[in-house]
Amino acid sequence: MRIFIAGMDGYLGWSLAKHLTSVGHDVFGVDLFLRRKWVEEMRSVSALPIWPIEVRLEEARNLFGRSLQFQTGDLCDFDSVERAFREFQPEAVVQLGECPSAPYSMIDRQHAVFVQTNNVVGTFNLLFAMKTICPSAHLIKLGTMGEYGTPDIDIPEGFFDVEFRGRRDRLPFPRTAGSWYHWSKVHSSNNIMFACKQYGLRATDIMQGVVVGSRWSERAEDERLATRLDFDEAFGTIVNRFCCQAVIGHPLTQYGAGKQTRGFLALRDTMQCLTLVIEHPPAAGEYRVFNQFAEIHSVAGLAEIVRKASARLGIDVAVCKTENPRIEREQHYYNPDCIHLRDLGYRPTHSLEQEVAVMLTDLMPHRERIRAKQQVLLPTIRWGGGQERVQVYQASESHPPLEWAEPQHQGTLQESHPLRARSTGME
Ligand code: NAD
Ligand code: USQ
Repeated sequence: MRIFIAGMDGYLGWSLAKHLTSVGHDVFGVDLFLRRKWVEEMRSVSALPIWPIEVRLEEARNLFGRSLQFQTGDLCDFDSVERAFREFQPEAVVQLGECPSAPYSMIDRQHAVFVQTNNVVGTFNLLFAMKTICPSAHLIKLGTMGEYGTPDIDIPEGFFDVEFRGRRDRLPFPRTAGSWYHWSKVHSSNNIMFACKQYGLRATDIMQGVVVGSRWSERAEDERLATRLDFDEAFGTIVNRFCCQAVIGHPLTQYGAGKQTRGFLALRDTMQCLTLVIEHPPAAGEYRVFNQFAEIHSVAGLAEIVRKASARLGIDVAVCKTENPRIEREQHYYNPDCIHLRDLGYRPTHSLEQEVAVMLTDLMPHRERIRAKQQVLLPTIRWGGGQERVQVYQASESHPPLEWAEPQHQGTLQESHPLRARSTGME
């Protein structure tokens, strides 16, 4: 199948490009290297060194014996999306090319506007390019479980049956997202649902949980093929961040009560899910929603999993409770469905515990790289506004007090406009 990947240089995009190529699909990717710039803006680096795209592509060709096609391009530039579609004529379009960070979107007005504009406009352009050039292609859009928020009732997959004043209908389940980033995903979900109805496009909107891990496949690979793995407060997701903290002996940063609960799945199983979705398209005009996660955990539960896995490797790590920089429910009901993917054959292959053990091992050789940037481990972005490092309420007495540098000033969009900047050097 000819598969277009928007955001191919990212954490999931680069993993998916390799995975799909390895199982015989033709891949064409686009990226503007914004993620590299955003992490730079956070004064951080990927814990696993990542290589310039030219090196990545060359190594992939050596490994798979065939080329992955790639173009540098901005999804917000319709002409460049249209050109790429005309050249490649995709049968499936995977939209991973968005800014994925909730904290980044909460820095200030400029970051909020940037994230929403980038995410909503990029997806719009893909929809209109599909309508004009490949109307029977399948759009696979990465949404997020966070679109639903944390309602006090069970969460179905996209739609629910509702009775109101004696009449019944099947309607989109209410979205109560918790950041400007998460709302950008809701806006695109609505746009995609409408485009399917209006233009007969077909789409799967994936409400994905938090992805965990450093590996896309079972086999070890050349380090030049590694995907990125971040640990700063904006682009490091909780488990990946906890593992980076653990390998340098930094206390695991549990925000607030630690009872915040989310769905998680291994990077390797994300590849399995996305491949199943791509290979089983919906009918023309159908908009379907799949929830995608394997396990549900609380923040405190995750900290305990990482602490125990670290202990097995001889690393003694504490859990510290910090002030919560986010505005979120710290204790709540959480019971989402995940049925559609299992009906297609999805079976989780790696538990979170196993994935954490592998990730810790992969990160060990890069401890100095993480230690050199450890000032990014304590959060400063206040979701209510402003930037100030959080208070640490409780760290184990058997561990030394935390040492950190003064809060870092994040760049503004005028200083380092990520939408226009490009970086392909080794990072
Ligand atoms: P990522 O930042 O690593 O990947 C996104 C890629 O898209 C980056 O390489 C970035 O440079 C590129 N991009 C962004 N805007 C672009 C534009 N206008 N033009 C061209 N390229 C652009 O993020 P990720 O973790 O790989 O996430 C991929 C998608 O999955 C995102 O939409 C994210 O919201 C969603 N998601 C991720 C997770 C997770 O845990 N990683 C969980 C749920 C949902
Ligand atoms: N948290 C901590 N300590 C940390 C980091 C996070 O306690 O050091 C807490 C947060 O307060 C939050 C939870 O862990 O309650 C999850 O935070 P996260 O940064 O891992 O996840 P989130 O901001 O929700 O975003 C991530 C991805 C995003 C994706 C989303 C899926 O960055 O792209 O959409 O996970 S979901 O969470 O299901 O919405």
